[in-house]
Amino acid sequence: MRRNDFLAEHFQLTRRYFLKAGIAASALGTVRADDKPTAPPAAQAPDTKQEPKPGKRAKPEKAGARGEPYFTPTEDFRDVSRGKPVPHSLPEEKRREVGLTRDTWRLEVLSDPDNRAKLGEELTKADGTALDFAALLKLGEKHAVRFAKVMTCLNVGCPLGMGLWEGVPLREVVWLTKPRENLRRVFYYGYHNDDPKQMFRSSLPIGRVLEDPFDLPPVILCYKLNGQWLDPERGGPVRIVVPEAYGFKSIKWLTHVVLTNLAHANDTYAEQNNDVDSPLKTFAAALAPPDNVQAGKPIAVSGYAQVGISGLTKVEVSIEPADKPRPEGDPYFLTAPWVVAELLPAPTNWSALPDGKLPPHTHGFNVAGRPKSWPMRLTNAHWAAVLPGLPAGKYVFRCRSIDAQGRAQPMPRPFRKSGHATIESVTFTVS
Ligand SMILES: Nc1nc2c(c(=O)[nH]1)N[C@H]1C(S)=C(S)[C@@H](COP(=O)(O)O)O[C@H]1N2
Ligand SMILES: [Mo]
Repeated sequence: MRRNDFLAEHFQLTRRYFLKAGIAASALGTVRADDKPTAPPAAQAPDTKQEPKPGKRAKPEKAGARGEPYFTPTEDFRDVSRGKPVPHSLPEEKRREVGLTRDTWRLEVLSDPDNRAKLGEELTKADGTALDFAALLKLGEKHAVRFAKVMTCLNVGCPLGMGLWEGVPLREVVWLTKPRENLRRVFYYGYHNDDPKQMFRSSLPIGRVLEDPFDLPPVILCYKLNGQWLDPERGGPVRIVVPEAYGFKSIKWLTHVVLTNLAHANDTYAEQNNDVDSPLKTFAAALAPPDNVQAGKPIAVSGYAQVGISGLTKVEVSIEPADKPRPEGDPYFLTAPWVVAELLPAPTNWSALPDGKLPPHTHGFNVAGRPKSWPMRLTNAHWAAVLPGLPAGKYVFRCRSIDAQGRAQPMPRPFRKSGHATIESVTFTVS
């Protein structure tokens, strides 16, 4: 599966829509190329200083084109991992030595010495009770779950990749310690080159681990992505995946789970002014904004939306003249001439998965491998629209999402350090 498959899939979906709308394929705008994203407006530029030195494929630009199919092939995920060196770059021999291969992995599950949780037992390397990969898979025989989730960095506009994540609910491992009292939160971290300064830690309330609110999948110890063993770059052999959270909650190269009576979050990510309790937001982004538009000709546009915790009912698009000043006191473009775009149906072939099929018993999908509802929370959806022709001139195109409560982007949480939700604006010329 190559990058262009995502766009191929996107345009397969949009083609039917555009043909129905009477738009010839030749009239459609050009695709915004993955390596040529439109320059982000200053207010929308990701705060790259907040992210660690990006890995080789990291492209921390704003929301924009991703050259991938619906599920992102593992090798096409973007990487923003920290570490000197990043753990997945260690030679195999070193990874074996530090427990970063399936046959050497050991997970310690401990009570926090500073804020004791009362446990029946701890799982430690010292007394040989640490959990190994075989024991994790054994738990998986009974408890394994899989779900679709888009991995998005709170500080990068554009998702890093869409995955089908598989693993064992973290609560199954918590129960192995026979907890009794004084257990309020869980924190966890991964291999960090044995350097305390490099530790990347995240945390959750115990309630979220033990129970799944509404229709959310559980927090898991993940060992498979898109039907294959989780590879070193994605955090293998085992990482945490928190379905509704931004990427920093999903700790890679997991080595330690600590049960604690601490009453508050102690995430490493909090150190950089990030809102560490912010669930994934809903937003719309353009893949094919207006481009090469001829005067009087209909304007075809399309893109995707990240469906966050607040759901998605609509994507809307608008075009305004670029040189006309906008009304004062309307920072969220509420007065723009919004029109509803079409939300496109779910793909029928899930390329990047073995045989293009959803495996049975995937959270949110029925026995036939079709989504139970669409658009689906915590994943991407596609949209398209055809707008009436315009006289020659300079214009601004915008797109926004409307969530399940009817709130327009960037609401309900417009703050940048809670995750990207800025309304995308693209200037274009009609000639
Ligand atoms: N151990 C560890 N886990 C980590 C990180 C890290 O630097 N070290 N980065 C986090 C951040 S900030 C993000 S956005 C996600 C990215 O996940 P991905 O690399 O699989 O796309 O991993 C998270 N897990
Ligand atoms: Mo991140």
